[in-house]
Amino acid sequence: MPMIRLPRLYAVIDSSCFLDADALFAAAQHLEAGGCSLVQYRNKSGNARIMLEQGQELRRRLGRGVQLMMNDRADLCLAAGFDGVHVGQDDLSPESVRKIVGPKFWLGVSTHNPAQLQSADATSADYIAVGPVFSTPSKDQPDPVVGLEGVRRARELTRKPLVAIGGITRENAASVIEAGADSVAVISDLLAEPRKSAEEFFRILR
Ligand code: 3NM
Repeated sequence: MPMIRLPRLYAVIDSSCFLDADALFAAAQHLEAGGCSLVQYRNKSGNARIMLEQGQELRRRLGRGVQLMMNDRADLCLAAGFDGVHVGQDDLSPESVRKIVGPKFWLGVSTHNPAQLQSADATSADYIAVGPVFSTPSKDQPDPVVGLEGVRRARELTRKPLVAIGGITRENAASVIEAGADSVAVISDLLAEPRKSAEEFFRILR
């Protein structure tokens, strides 16, 4: 498979950050207006019905120029008309997701240390995420912070596109790209003003 090309900013929309579904959809549309072309829908509630409904609505509202990634769930990716799946270490393995979605969908894997990264590198994953780079308010029981050094190390261990995640802001994003990441995945620093923040990330990371 040819390598995918990641945009510099990978927006992650976490349902727990929004008061209601309308606020979530509005944020997604503002991110699109700000230039985001890669958006992950993350909902850790475990309510598959809501995930499907919200996923379908995101697909309806966003143009085809936005690549939509479903967190954790290959079945909901297919059912909601998404473009890919992002799995963590406790979800289905990358190879089992690949069996479900086939060769054309994007597949990403979260890793938190060099051993996990090397395992992910040996799979058909299209990109590998590494984190948390900095401390993060957005994840329950995050793994230990890997720092910019962890990003540099990750860069040495894989030729796959590398996404950095965890505590990344407009302030520190350039340092993360300099350390070798191809893209930064962000939750918090897009929340207050999604469109403006996204535009600023793209300006900073040009
Ligand atoms: N995964 P923020 S850190 C969802 O280390 C997630 O794999 C992480 O949110 C990992 O941009 C993280 O607000 C939270 O720090 C990212």
